Amino acid sequence: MKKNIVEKILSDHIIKGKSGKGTEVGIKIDQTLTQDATGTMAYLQFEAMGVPKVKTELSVSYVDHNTVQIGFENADDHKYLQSVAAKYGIVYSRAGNGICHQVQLERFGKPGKTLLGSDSHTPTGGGIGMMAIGAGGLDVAVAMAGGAFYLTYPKVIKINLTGKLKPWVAAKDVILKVLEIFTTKGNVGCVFEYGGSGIDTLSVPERATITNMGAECGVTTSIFPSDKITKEFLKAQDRESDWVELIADVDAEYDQVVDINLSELVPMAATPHSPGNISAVKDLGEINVDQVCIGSCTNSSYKDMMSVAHILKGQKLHPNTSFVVAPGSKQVIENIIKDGGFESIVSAGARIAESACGFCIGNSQSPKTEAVSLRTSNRNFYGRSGTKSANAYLVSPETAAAAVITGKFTDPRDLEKMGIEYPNVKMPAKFYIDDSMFIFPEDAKGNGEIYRGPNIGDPPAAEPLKDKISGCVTLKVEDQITTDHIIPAGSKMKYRSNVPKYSEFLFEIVDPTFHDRAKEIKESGKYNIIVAGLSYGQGSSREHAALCPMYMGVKAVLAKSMERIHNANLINFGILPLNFKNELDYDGIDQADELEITEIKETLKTGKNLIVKNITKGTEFEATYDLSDRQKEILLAGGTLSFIKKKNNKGE
Ligand code: MIC
Ligand code: SF4
Repeated sequence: MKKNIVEKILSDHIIKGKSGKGTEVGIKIDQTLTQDATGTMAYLQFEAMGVPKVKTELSVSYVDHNTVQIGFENADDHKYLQSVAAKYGIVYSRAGNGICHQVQLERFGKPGKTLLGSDSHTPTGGGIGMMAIGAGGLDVAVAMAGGAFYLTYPKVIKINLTGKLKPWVAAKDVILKVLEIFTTKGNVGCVFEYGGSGIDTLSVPERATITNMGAECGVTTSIFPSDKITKEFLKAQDRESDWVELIADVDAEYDQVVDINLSELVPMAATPHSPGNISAVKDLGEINVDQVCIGSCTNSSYKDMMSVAHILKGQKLHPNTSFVVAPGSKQVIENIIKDGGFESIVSAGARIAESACGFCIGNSQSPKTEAVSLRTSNRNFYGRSGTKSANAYLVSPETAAAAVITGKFTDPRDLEKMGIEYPNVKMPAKFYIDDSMFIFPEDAKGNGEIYRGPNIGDPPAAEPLKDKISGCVTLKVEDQITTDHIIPAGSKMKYRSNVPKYSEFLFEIVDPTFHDRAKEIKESGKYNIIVAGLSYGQGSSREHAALCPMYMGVKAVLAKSMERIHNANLINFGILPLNFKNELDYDGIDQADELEITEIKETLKTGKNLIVKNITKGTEFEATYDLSDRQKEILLAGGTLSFIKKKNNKGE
């Protein structure tokens, strides 16, 4: 049978279930990555599994999110992560070494392998031909312990690229075009596989920009073939032996094929407050720009930085604009210093931030009130920058650099009129490489003891699912509620290891009274229930968006539709993810309504729809669910950790 790339990797990795669209399969995970903000909880859960060493080919623990270190919390977490890595055979990437996805691509990514990361932008690895998937920390912990990762066998959508990007049009514009076509909703259970003659014109970092932001479409992952361009990149990273060819068979079949002619693309922007609101830069008109932020896992590679450096050479920052640059890794910094780019960026007036997530997650560089902020990152959700009234736009490094000079939204093609030439940056044949900021397990000086500062608390346990849920609609929200709405990151992210404290900020952006109401309902002996619109739980993989609600007594989420990672996280923490059979029933529920769901166990067994009674309104309606038998068992056990313990006790 002719296979596409996704089918090739999956058939090599399926260890549970049988391939077949829409069915649940378990795959073997070759590599894992965690970052610090999701990592502490992932490793606390891994510890609870009682496995002496990780069972993957490679597991890496990065510190890149919580690097601000105001107060002891972040430093405590870093030390905890370092000691866990030393004990369990995990590579530790110290703060300062760079953003997980950029560094993984540089130093560890291998074509044809599977990578599971506790971060939604793990698909960046698809740029190098990996099947790289984002998941909640608990799923990553299970994979480190040697367990399968479960996913719905995906539909594969081929994105057929032809032509070649024109000068000043970038990889970011390609993925913004993809977002314009597919939007941020309705792509759950799909994978984007890139192909066509146009891919021969895209370097690995450009491909990685494209696969990185596939996460915003809600697909399981995105992947490029592994070809001679991949080989050149690995050679430049001194890793040629990691290369294998991976291309789709001629006549491989796809569920859908979408053509994009690269030659026809123009500079694009995602306008506030969604990566799916796409416009051509030209159509945005004159908008003054208060802040420009260049960096993040989407656009912080050598090529991105050198393009910005060439554009800014001899230029100065516009007086009304603030400008920050965060190169993606220590390797990027060292290489752009060597090749003269760093000097041009600093000389233009950039504030150099450390190689970390920083501005992207709103834990530094929050813009001024009502600012227009141009960012090369991947998310512009409401409030994510740390300034609620700010308007963040997502653009390419070229468009961002143009605004640095002019102080307003500028199509970068117009720079030529100002005598600035297109920076046709070539990839180096060989990068300068220094791996000294990794601590490899064989070099770790740990004594097997785990460091636990006061910021580290045990993850709370969920309670088993009862036959009846009597609850109150604590919150009713609209469509496209992101995990940033559910539980903010930014300045609150330092409480990731302290669930009771972090839970105080649940839904803070939507309704700051949520926490107190939920507490009251929980203390009254009732459950909390969330009612939501379409595409609930978009965005991040943060399991705290399920873990903290679980801690506050949320037992069911009733939505018009839900995103993949969040749905899996809810199940992992014993929260029932339900959908309206008839979306109009959403309109018949109000906040504070009392709901009752009965005969849950028997109904789940038969697969029939659950009946939800609205006691307040005296009405009832049907709720559907999409749960495999394994997921039903997890819910009944009260979450994945309890499920694993139960199986271990039975010796399964
Ligand atoms: C994000 O971009 O939202 C984050 C912060 O990287 C998250 C992970 C987290 O919340 O820790 C993600 O994308 O998964
Ligand atoms: Fe970090 Fe931003 Fe990338 Fe998330 S999207 S991993 S916060 S750089």
